[in-house]
Amino acid sequence: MEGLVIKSTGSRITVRLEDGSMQDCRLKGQFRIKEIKHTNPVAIGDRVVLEVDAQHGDGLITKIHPRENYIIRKATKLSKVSHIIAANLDHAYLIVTLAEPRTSTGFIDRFLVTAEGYYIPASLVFNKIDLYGPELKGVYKQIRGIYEKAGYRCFAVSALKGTNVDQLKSVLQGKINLFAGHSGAGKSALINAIQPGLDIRTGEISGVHLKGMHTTTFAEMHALNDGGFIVDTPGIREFGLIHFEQSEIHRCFPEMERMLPYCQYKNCTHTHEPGCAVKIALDHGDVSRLRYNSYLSILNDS
Ligand SMILES: Nc1nc2c(ncn2[C@@H]2O[C@H](COP(=O)(O)OP(=O)(O)OP(=O)(O)O)[C@@H](O)[C@H]2O)c(=O)[nH]1
Ligand SMILES: [Mg+2]
Ligand SMILES: [Zn+2]
Repeated sequence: MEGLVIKSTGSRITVRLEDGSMQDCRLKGQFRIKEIKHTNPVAIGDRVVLEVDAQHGDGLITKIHPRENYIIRKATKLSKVSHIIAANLDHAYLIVTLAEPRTSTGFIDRFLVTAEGYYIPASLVFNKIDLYGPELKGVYKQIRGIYEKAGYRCFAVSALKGTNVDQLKSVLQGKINLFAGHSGAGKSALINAIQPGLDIRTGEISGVHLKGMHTTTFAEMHALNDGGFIVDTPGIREFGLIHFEQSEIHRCFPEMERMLPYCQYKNCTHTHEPGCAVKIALDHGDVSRLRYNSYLSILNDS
């Protein structure tokens, strides 16, 4: 039998079978040893082969099909083991909030670099636009402009009021989509707005810092009525970047990558080299200073 892993909480794995029914499964012992570098040998989005015990109804996963892609997160910046957030993704969406809680451009850039690094197309979803007063509207316009110029599609929605939710919903159809972002950004609320009836638990925004309460504790894939899936994930504080080669990092900033052919040196790192097209574009405002600073900071860390 074939299935799709939609939830995995340690030893308990939920697999969606081809007829849409759910099957509780365990993993055959051998997998635990093979993939020691990840804390989870089976990930959400994995396509698996399973056997179901006719008598007890227990499922046993016997094979994990090769992953087309996956997105990883490290427990901490220094930790050696990493956790696969989800596999076989068609698209990753970062749910961004400018208030309650605030998402920084540095965080957005690290998310985008991670997605680019794993060859997963990414977009930004500005949520809670119902909270935008004149000042936040200005900030929003500026930030959205930066990312659209870099080549990323942006959406502006309110999960609370339902604003523009249909527009977002239409691009999710038929695909496996990941929703990521800080705790309290409204990932779960937005999925509820996209598909009423799922009744995913959402949390309060609390304290002076107006942060989320880490309401979603395990990632879970939700099937959409019109086809496709959304993976709801627990809020992340930081995107601990997986080690990328320095030369890979400019590939992860598409607006800089597009300029490389115009740099004097074909291996230009856009830092100290003469005749650098990115530096010229920076001076003309064609490449964003914020994005360039993120690039330097990520280059420094790797
Ligand atoms: N004003 C406003 N509040 C919203 C909106 N979307 C979500 N919220 C509120 O934000 C809070 C957090 O929403 P959640 O959906 O639990 O956030 P989350 O991103 O899933 O958070 P974690 O599961 O902790 O990672 C809830 O109180 C929601 O009602 C919105 O568009 N506008
Ligand atoms: Mg949640
Ligand atoms: Zn250059």
